[in-house]
Amino acid sequence: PAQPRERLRIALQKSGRLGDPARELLAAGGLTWRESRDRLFLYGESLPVDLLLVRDDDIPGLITDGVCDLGIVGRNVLVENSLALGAQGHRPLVEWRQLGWGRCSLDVAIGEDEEWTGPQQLAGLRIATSYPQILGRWLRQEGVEAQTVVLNGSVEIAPRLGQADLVCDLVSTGGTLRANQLRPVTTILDSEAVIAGPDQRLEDGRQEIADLLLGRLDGAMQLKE
Ligand code: PRT
Ligand code: ZN
Repeated sequence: PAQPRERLRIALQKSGRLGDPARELLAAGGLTWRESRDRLFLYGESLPVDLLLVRDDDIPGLITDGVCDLGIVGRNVLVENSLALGAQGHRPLVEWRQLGWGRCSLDVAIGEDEEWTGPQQLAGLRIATSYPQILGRWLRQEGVEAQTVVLNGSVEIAPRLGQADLVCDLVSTGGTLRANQLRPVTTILDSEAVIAGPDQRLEDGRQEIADLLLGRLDGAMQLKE
């Protein structure tokens, strides 16, 4: 069993799209902190809440392992990792709050000149994605057998390189798809930033700290509306 920990620990994206808005939200909720020398850890001063700054992909695993209690992460990353962790027998992670920013969608996109008749036309094709779990779940739901080509970046250029026939990737404005002569045809997940956590209450008094902090964050979010 993990050793008792009386301070709440929240994982945030170190840089990237969600790091700054996550820190802004916590600051708006009244949290103040000082930085560790290596800038990977922020020690909360106004509340017993510490922040760990990491790659977003590591956030679900840190919660599952009990290293962090909560995390601020995109639903796309949460669902992708939860499906993989669930397959390994871990308890599910759930959304404690929806934050309403960092919105994007995980879309299937085909060549801009191709006709779209529905998921069945994907049978036997190669789909490039960084989200094999979410794509695999959707393909099973649709009863389509296709091949998934897992790429961790530059998914949009895979069709031009001949690595795949189409893609399944995150879209916000659609500019990246258009620049690669692709068009979105169906959304398989709507995403936004969320506060992710375990599906049960925290221990050692950390649930009370979380309730206090979340109440303040709710207040800050209402003021912004
Ligand atoms: O370094 P680290 O691993 O932490 O960061 P990362 O590079 O994996 O993630 P990052 O910072 O790029 O994105 C973090 C989260 O922001 C994602 O997991 C999503 O939840 C959310 N988000 C919102 C997006 C986008 N919008 C988005 N547009 N993530 C990525 N994109 C990509 C998109 O795939 C495309 O390639 O940005 C590009 C531009 O999109 P368009 O449609 O506007 O052209
Ligand atoms: Zn990442």
